[in-house]
Amino acid sequence: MANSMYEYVRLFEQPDVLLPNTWIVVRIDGRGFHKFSAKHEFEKPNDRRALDLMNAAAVSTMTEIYDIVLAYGISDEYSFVLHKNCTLFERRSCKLVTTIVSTFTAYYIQLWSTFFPTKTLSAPLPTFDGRAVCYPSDQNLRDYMSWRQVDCHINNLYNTTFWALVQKGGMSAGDATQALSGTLSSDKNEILWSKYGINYNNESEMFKKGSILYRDFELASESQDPPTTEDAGVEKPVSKTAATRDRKAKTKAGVTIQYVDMIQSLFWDLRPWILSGKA
Ligand code: DGT
Ligand code: MG
Ligand code: MG
Ligand code: MG
Ligand code: MG
Repeated sequence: MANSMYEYVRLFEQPDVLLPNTWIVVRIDGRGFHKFSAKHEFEKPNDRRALDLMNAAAVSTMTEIYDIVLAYGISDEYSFVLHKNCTLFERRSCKLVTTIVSTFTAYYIQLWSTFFPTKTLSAPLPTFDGRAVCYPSDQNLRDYMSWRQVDCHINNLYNTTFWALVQKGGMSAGDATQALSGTLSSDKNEILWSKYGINYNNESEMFKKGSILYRDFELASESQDPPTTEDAGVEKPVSKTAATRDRKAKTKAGVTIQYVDMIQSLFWDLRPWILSGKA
């Protein structure tokens, strides 16, 4: 019903379009996972099943939302990267964030029993918050990813040492916290090695580096070439056929999970399609 007397209420809706030509990162984070992980008896400090479940939900999210070109997961959080030239939902922040959060949450719940076959998912059910942040330059985006990966490393080294002191050393949580207060990375490595014979370097790459998801065009059997969008600029719409071709190539390429360093240039140099927008 056009132009009813109630139509004016639309004026209260505020625009929330994200800055054009910037990388969009939607970071989601589990709500109250301190409690959730305890209630569902996640192993400490890292529960492989829980992280595999996070990754599976993220792969499904990325498979469904083609505009996500890269994702990075640690602990109960995931960062989803949309390319600078993304025009999904006209770049409306709320639409992007809520769609990604609800898609991820739906898959997390659906896939739960695959990863925890003997543990019933109980209330309060897992939920996630989310936010979108724009990064203007490729370097800003790389620095964002480096920031998360450094966080992963710092937290994992701390947690690995903390739980070694508690589980292997029989310390109370309070004493372990005290013992680690003011220590440097080298001190924690030394505690792990000298007291428990643990070489931190040999810990799982997934725990040390976090999980990186992207579409691997090298692995795509039929289509070796990344799809082109003819340098689609912000203002230049991609033709329908090009968009369909893109979509097909992306579906075919599939999402791969890697546990590698993203801080050095090598990761980006070996996978130029991620930053170039040909993926
Ligand atoms: P929030 O995000 O403010 O609602 O609160 P939390 O409790 O989710 O806190 P956050 O996100 O800072 O920290 C994540 C929590 O999830 C942290 O307490 C450890 C827990 N967690 C995540 N992954 C694992 C895991 O693999 N094993 C165990 N035991 N706990 C985990
Ligand atoms: Mg939080
Ligand atoms: Mg959380
Ligand atoms: Mg968190
Ligand atoms: Mg609708």
